[in-house]
Amino acid sequence: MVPKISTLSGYLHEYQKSIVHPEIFWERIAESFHWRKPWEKVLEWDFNKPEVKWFVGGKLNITENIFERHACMKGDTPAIIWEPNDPSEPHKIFTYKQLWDEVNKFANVLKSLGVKKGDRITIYLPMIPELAIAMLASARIGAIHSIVFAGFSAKALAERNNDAQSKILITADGSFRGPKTIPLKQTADEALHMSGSIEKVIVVKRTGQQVRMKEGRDLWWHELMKNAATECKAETMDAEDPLFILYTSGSTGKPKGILHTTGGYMIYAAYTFRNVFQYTDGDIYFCAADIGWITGHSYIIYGPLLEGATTLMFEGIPTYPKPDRYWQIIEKFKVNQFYTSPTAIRSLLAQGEEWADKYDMPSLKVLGTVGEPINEEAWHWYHNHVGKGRCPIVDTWWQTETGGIMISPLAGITPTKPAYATLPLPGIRPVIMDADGKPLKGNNVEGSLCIEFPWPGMARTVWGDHQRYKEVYFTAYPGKYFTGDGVKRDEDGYYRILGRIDDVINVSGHRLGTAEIENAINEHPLVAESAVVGYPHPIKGQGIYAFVVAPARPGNLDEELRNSIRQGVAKLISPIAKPDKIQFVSGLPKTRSGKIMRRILRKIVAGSSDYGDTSTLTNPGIVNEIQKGFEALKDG
Ligand code: 7RM
Repeated sequence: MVPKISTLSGYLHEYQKSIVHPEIFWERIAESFHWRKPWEKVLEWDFNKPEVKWFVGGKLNITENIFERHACMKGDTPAIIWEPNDPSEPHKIFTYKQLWDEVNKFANVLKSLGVKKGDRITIYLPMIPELAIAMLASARIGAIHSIVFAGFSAKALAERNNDAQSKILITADGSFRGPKTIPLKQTADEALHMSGSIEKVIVVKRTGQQVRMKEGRDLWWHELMKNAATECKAETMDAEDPLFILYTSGSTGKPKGILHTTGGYMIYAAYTFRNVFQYTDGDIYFCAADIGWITGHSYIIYGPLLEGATTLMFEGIPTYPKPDRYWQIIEKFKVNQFYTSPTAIRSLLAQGEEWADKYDMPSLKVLGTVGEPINEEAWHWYHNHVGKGRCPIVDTWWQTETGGIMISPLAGITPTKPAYATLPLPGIRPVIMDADGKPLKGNNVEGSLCIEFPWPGMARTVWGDHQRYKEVYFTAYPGKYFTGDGVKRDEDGYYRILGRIDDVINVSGHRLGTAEIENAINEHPLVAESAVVGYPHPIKGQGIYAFVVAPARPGNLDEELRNSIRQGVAKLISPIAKPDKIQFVSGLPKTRSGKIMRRILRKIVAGSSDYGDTSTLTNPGIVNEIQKGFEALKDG
């Protein structure tokens, strides 16, 4: 087990040590794990190149650190509790020993299909146990998993298959989501027409619906598993060998394949899990995210399982069959730590207090949030109605790229403040930069959030495009990692995350690039061009507002066109990327070099009329027109 901090002075002491002697600090954490060969050097780094290597020369396997390491003490402890979408279907429990057997079996299946160390495997599954088994089996044999959230479209799936050049796709016949049954295999089939590298498709039977199985390519999971052996020796991995790719949106271009490696990610996920949630052996921990996002990777699977914890995996949605499903699950399994997004909290708050008030939830000790800024109202509701005023809230700030939590209270240790992520974890050195690229010293400052020293969990590159990794994260402030977020440090030295300052919008805690959505809108035959910005939304945090130029559209069919644009975006990206509002405009505010001035559009949708300097626009008159149209749409 990793060292656990238990007091505020302990935190301050560890933080100090981690800054003065980072290598000694992280080495001590790494020593809690099983290494097949020890490292020769703790850290090699250069943020200008950029290049970061942790535990150079060390050899290990992350699944050996989950299964072999815990076999003796935790073999019969529940590793995963799986709760299905439909509460009348029985839940499932996998002990560490049982999960190990399943992982080994599937690892052998993958090997029998010719999968080798370094090969990429795309996993496109709903929240069923096979998703956890597939990812761990991939890690067992040294393959690189690329998990694609099951809500993504065929086009988005194909793009990811192609970028990673995946050999294998793992999917299901269908998925259950609240009252709906979703034909996942059908979407996968559509993607497969455009995914040349995929050789075999493994299909889990979940819904039992009719699917097309292509002879020689598509194989049933249960048939492959029937005779698979339960022994599979873990592949020896270098500390810097890739563990997984996870695609995430940025301000420009297509989603980037963020690459995480083995040794550093392992120790960072485990250390942050144990300390932030103050997990104690025997606790039941429930993170309500989807494994298709980084939160699920690090804090449903890797972090908890590395620490021998019991992690609860939920297939469904918070409002099915009733808006008390989370509270019901918490009481049913006596959950001790609960981790979700501010959007989920706001949407449950909007359903009325009585749903949470009916449940005492005496088992709860810690509440967590992640993915977006939490507003004070939601924070207090969570604290009072879910935590009954007795559970600390950990507001955890981090990113796909950071691999694990970076700025957060330690539960019950760090004094909290609503809407503040509070203080950096040991080993994390945040700096706030001003508009001129100078670090802002002292308290009561606001600027761009950068990190000035490497940490073990950080992404090492963008898959297949190291140049892009450099441009996006290490160019704006040379020698520093740039997060894309704005931040404030208050009079107590506490950090408050203010949200993205680039062209990324955060809708219900999901990251979307405005360029990505614009490209999808522009595919519509009646659209000439478009500009997308985020606007404050009471539940989702940010909503998607699209300004669309469609000069040749039929005069009285605006609502129909809006729907057809939305359908197009759902098809090209995902239903989560559908614009909430679409305003037709005759043109967009542009600079002489042809760039859209999104700054002005952002002001308009935020209800401000302080546009700043508009003199560089080629068409300044358009601002007034757009402003009037905005008011009309709001009132109409
Ligand atoms: C874990 C995750 C990352 C972006 C990040 C922020 C925002 C995340 C918080 C937050 C305010 C928080 N990964 N964000 N956590 N903003 N307070 N506690 O969400 O890659 O999908 O998104 O999410 O803008 O840059 S992510």
